Amino acid sequence: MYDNKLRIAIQKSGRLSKDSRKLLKNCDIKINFQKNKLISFSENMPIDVMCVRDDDIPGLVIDGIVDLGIVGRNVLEEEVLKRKFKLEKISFKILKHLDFGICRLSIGIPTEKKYCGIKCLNGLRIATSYPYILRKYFYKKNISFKLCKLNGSVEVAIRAGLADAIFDLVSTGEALVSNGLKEVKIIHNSSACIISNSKNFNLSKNNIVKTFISRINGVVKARKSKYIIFHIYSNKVKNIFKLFSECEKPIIYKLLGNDDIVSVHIISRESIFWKTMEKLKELGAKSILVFPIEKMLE
Ligand code: PRT
Ligand code: ZN
Repeated sequence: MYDNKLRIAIQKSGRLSKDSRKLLKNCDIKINFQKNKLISFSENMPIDVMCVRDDDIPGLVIDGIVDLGIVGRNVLEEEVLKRKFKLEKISFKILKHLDFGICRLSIGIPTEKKYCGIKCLNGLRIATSYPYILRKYFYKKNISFKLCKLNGSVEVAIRAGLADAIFDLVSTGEALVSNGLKEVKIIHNSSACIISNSKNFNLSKNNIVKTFISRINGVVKARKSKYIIFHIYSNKVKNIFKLFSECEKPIIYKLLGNDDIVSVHIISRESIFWKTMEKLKELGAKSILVFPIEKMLE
């Protein structure tokens, strides 16, 4: 029975948990999440969801305890490097890069300190929760450093006298600034991804994975796409096509009782910014509406 059910590990609570749950929901995988339960079951698909700490997700997938995991590439890379360092066998695949959990691993130093390139960090003590990623980068650059391994509160390490620099996750950069630090070097870009154990799944699991990934593709594509409607004089329609580099052929409707004006419907694969709408207006479009698209199956 268990072998025919797909097990997916997601973060229990933290920055990825809301988006991971939303992704499952948008794929119409209904999970009855229960507080403090390790495993929750899907009501409508043969899927179980394991809610765990994000740091455990790569290991659970690599060790084959779960089939899929949703995790940040930063955590994945750190676990992979750790296992490689211990000469352990690793097998996993990234099935899909996701559009949430976007951040970077960067070096931060006190704002008042001068930064004159990565070499000026030589010999410093650096606080981080990601020693293996840091070590790999510094080794490549032939720079030595002293490690201060912390599992949290990395950004206060310098003020606490524990380190000269930090290597930590950054998204807006506010945490760095509020701790009197500046970002001087991005070393690793990250976002969430779906990983699988690269073992071959049996046929029924394989079908569930295929359906899941195809639905995710639809959700991600839909999220980026917009449905645009506007009115325009029919002799001006051609002018607006060059605005949309990647879009479906537009649908053009005649307006009742008006032969000169048409209604144009376009699915745009790109985000529509105010600038695009203002340009549309300049080119003669009126009554411009932009709608989000929920799902898309191609
Ligand atoms: O309890 P558990 O171990 O599961 O969670 P956790 O506390 O280890 O991780 P969590 O929930 O903080 O982050 C989970 C994942 O979200 C990370 O591994 C990244 O992949 C991703 N992510 C995206 C981030 C951020 N953005 C982020 N900003 N993780 C952490 N941060 C931290 C950052 O280090 C800083 O301290 O958030 C703080 C604010 O960031 P700024 O730059 O926006 O000010
Ligand atoms: Zn964690």
